[in-house]
Amino acid sequence: MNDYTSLFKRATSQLEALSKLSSTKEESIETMLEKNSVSRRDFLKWTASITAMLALPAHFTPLVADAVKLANRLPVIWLHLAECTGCSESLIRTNSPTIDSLIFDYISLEYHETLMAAAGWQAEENLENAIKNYKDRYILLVEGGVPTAMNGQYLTIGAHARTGLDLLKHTASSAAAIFSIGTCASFGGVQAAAPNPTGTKGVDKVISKPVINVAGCPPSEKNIVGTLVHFILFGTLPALDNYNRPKWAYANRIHDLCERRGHFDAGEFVEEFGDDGAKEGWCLYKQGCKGPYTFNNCSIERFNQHTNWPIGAGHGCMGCSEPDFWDTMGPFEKPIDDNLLMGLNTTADNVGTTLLTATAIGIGAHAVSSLFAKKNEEK
Ligand code: FSX
Ligand code: SF4
Ligand code: F3S
Repeated sequence: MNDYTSLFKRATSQLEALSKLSSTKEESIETMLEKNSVSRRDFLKWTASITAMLALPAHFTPLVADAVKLANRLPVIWLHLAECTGCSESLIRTNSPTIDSLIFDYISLEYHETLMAAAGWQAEENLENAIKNYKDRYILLVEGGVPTAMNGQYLTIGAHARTGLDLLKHTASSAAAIFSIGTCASFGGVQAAAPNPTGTKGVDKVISKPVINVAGCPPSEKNIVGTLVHFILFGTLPALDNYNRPKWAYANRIHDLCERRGHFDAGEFVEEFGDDGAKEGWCLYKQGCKGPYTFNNCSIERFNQHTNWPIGAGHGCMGCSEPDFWDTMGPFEKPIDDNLLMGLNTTADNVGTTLLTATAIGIGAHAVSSLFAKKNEEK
């Protein structure tokens, strides 16, 4: 209780300080939501769900609502480095605006290469102005890995052909907080897959400041917005796991919160895509599901306005929230070496009744990644 009392006080004074800063939007979030047919009741329901997602007790809900109302006080710069823009798409590509995407419209987004109207010289000028005007106040969101080989020359951006590496270092130096949005920014992603000719790395490997990794290829809109709301609320880093991912989103294994888990435990597996087991929604382990080695909240928060998630749609998890998943989780439609995983002569046929239970894999997951990393190095 004491912990929550001091947390509550901290959030209250943080929000009070923010409310004294001038607003960058003429419209309040309430008006904006109303114009988009989002009722006050929907907004309150949404704030309650975000409060629960952030693992905060229900009495924080009004503070979460206030944090959202003050979201426009914190300037945001969003950089695009080596990636596919799927992270931005995850947030904005909805057929009707969700509260999450509306909040993204409401924040003070000073620079975002795919969304802003400016181009060329003017875009560069906007970025420099934002860095200067909001020095040490802005949040930097980075999407994409950082090519570092040949001094970053594999990625140049804008009229001055500045390297992504240089742009990142420059922008990060005056940022109040840095979030890596997506697996590319967090760990390098597909660009960093072996043999990684561009020397792509995650942001935290080239920046000496703390970086929060919002992993996933792409991460859900909820995990992106939740990270922002958490920072607005407390102004500090959330509790992080070993890979600097917020624990409120990445503490649980996909496998432990999976709707197909009962079938796994019962030994009921899809033997072939499209078979009767697939129609019945049985476990996808034998079709290469990497849910047992992956940490994220996808089954709870889902994607595309909460409609579905990979396993719900009938494909196994690819492990997209884990470091080096392109190298360590493949082949994506085959189980990875069971013997190596379990240290036993165990196959997918009897995994449900053997050591592939919660704790065995829970301990094994990260160890397995490093085992595979070693395997790759030895090649
Ligand atoms: Fe793409 Fe983002 Fe994957 Fe990477 O998402 S969805 S390749 S995490 O940086 O654009
Ligand atoms: Fe779900 Fe995959 Fe685990 Fe099966 S192996 S229960 S599909 S996470
Ligand atoms: Fe990625 Fe697996 Fe979730 S592939 S989106 S971590 S279900």
